Amino acid sequence: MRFIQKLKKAIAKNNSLLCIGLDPDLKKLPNSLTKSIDSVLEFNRRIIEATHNFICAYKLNSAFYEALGPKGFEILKATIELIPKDIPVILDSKRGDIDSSNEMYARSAFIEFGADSITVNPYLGVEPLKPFTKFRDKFIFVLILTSNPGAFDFQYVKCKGKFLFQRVSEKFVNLSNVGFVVGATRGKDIKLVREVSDEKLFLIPGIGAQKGSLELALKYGVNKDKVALINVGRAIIYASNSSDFAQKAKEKAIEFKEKINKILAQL
Ligand code: OMP
Repeated sequence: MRFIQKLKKAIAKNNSLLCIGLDPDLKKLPNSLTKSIDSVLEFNRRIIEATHNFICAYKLNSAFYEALGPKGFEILKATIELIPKDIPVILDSKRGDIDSSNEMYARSAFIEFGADSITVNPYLGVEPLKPFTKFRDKFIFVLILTSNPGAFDFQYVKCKGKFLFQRVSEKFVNLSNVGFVVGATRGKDIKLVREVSDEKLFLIPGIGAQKGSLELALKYGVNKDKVALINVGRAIIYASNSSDFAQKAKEKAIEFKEKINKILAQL
């Protein structure tokens, strides 16, 4: 099934725009689990079981798996396989290279790991990203305006009267199966990206640990169908450090889902 259809179904089924970031860090695993690589899969399994009815997607940042060495790749694949088939999986690996290398990155994400979507870096241009977009059932999220302070180094550089991030978004606006990553911490600047298209799907990280504004993220981030993906990682998966971590993650997920829906109802 196409990513967008799968996402729409998951949003409708769970009445949620929440995407949980499954970014497991060995040092932060709850005390009830041993701080060993094998516990990571158990941690993910418990979080998925507890939260999958309250979210519309999971985003897995590949760095957290690659950092575990060869076993991390197995855990990444096993985690994707644990996610119910009706919930879309975004592999956040921020890929982007020349086209022949992107062919391999796309194969890895979509065929070997079975992800429905991937995050990509636009720095090498639009054309080299074709190996990703040619997978018509899949979806790519292009980094446009990031949540970190480093966003100001390049993304806000003025380029022919506009910010570079606006110019980058304009380049991708007419491509299908392409959405934008826009950081919640960018507040009202999200509007500048939304002005480029009222249809594009935004993936919005930066809520919770990075303290982005959920209100502004939704106000400026949703498209004309009132849809955006709100990603929350640490603020949910590390809600508790004890044996009740999955239950607490579930409670946090419900809290975020309800907050999102309350704000949406007022838009
Ligand atoms: P938390 O801060 O724990 O909610 O996690 C945020 C997640 O979103 C991490 O996986 C980041 O790598 C990712 N992210 C950002 O935080 N900022 C961005 O601008 C873009 C991303 C991303 O592409 O997902």
